[in-house]
Amino acid sequence: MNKEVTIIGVPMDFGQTRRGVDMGPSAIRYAGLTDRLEGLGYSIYDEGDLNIEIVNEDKEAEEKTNLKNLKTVADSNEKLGQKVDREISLNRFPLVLGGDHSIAIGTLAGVSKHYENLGVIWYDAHGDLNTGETSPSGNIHGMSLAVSLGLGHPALTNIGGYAPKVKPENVVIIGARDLDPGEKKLIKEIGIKVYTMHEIDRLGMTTVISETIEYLKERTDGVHLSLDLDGLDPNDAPGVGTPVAGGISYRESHLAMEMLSEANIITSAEFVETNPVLDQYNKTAVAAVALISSLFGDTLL
Ligand code: B3U
Ligand code: MN
Ligand code: MN
Repeated sequence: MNKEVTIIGVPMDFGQTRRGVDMGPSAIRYAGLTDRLEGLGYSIYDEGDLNIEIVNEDKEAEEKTNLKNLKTVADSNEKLGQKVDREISLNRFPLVLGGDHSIAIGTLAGVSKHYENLGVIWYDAHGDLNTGETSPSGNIHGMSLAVSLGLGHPALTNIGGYAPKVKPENVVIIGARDLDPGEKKLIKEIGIKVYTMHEIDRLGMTTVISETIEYLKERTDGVHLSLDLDGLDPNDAPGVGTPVAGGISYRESHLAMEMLSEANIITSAEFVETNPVLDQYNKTAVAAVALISSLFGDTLL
């Protein structure tokens, strides 16, 4: 793993409707992220938080397109993409802290131009594969993977000046258990590899991650990990806006991070949806820090 790491906080909460997720980066820093990574021998450049500027929204267009806070989300992601792009050009590993999952649009805009064939692991209870047409909520955090595949509103898909950011065959979703009808249809149509909770229970996390590593190693030249804390079971990560029962355990998630670390395939990462207002004693941020440490090579012995 690259020994120089840039931390970028993104206090974004406009991709959904529950306030407080903008405090996620603070909660994760408070849980001791920098110390943990420095203890593992990394040089940490904490760039602080991206400035989220609230843009005057066109409410009429919002209703027509079913995209809430489109301008604010689009502008912030444009900025985030530029920031991530710069850090990779400086040869540093971008570690992005959310904020809601709409920020994956910007992260991937910055990351993907550095790879011919970027792979993406989407660790999430949800598919985030809606468009304005299929979304039940109009929340852009439920659309960010679709946008990165080039599907959805051009103001989002064209961020960074190019589309798509990732090809469907280079995506692996892990932990899905709450997919909307339009998302299920899309997965079948474009052939994304998905390990739902059914496969995780049936095969075990060891097999799921081994297969994922093998699959992505064959076809990609870099892998971005987009980890939504709601992929974990709400007992282990209660501080999220849309908890879904029956999720991936803390232990399975650790195993996943340790195996990804061993395989040395992850070239950028983001940890999103930590909402300290909904949390129990910062448990979710503490879990995020523990998982990040494992991803960066921390071992039990
Ligand atoms: N699929 C639903 C719910 C949702 C998506 N992502 C989260 N929740 N975190 C939607 O609104 O698109
Ligand atoms: Mn998500
Ligand atoms: Mn989710």
